[in-house]
Amino acid sequence: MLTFYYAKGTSALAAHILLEELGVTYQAVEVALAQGAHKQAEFLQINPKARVPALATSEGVITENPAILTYLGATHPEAEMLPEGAFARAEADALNAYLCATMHVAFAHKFRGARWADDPAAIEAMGAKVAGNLTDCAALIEAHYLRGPWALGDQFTICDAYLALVPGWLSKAGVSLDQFPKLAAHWAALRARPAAGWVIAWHEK
Ligand SMILES: N[C@@H](CCC(=O)N[C@@H](CS)C(=O)NCC(=O)O)C(=O)O
Repeated sequence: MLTFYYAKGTSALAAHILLEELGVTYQAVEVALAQGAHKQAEFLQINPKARVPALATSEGVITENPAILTYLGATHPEAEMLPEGAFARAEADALNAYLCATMHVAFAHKFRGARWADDPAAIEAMGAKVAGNLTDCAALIEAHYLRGPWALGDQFTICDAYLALVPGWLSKAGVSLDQFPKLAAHWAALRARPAAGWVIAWHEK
């Protein structure tokens, strides 16, 4: 049995969507970030990085959204959500790496500037860059990654679950999704899927 460590309104949404899309049996454990539960010894044994999501499997704990999504896709090949073939797989890895290492980090400068600076003025200056940087990221995805109806074409893949984070990042940074028609259509299509739509609505509660 898998155990999924998550918090509502966080990037754990991506892995949560894939768990439900795949119909996986798992136990969900909410980690109270506001109370600092992720920094307590009990959770640090699960993820020493003090972050969600984390997925405990029979072989050990997996952290990082791209790794969790890949694991879930690989362990459910019948769903065909992890692209096969070296090039297709690398394309999926490239999009997921961009979301993890560039766009999510750009968004983190909005609320987590203290990770990078102590000077309040520097933190404020970094925060002021967030909307512009996220606009650039969204424009890049809009121009190069959304083949339609799903990110990589006809097949819903692990990337589509990860892309579910983009509208929330934009909204929290005050960037309108309306200026990105493909991303907006992707968001509407995601919400229309029974499993993904249910998870998104549940995280919004
Ligand atoms: N690269 C990680 C990022 C995980 C991450 O930053 N999670 C945030 C929530 S979105 C978190 O746990 N933050 C707690 C903190 O910064 O104290 C991933 O993709 O899983």
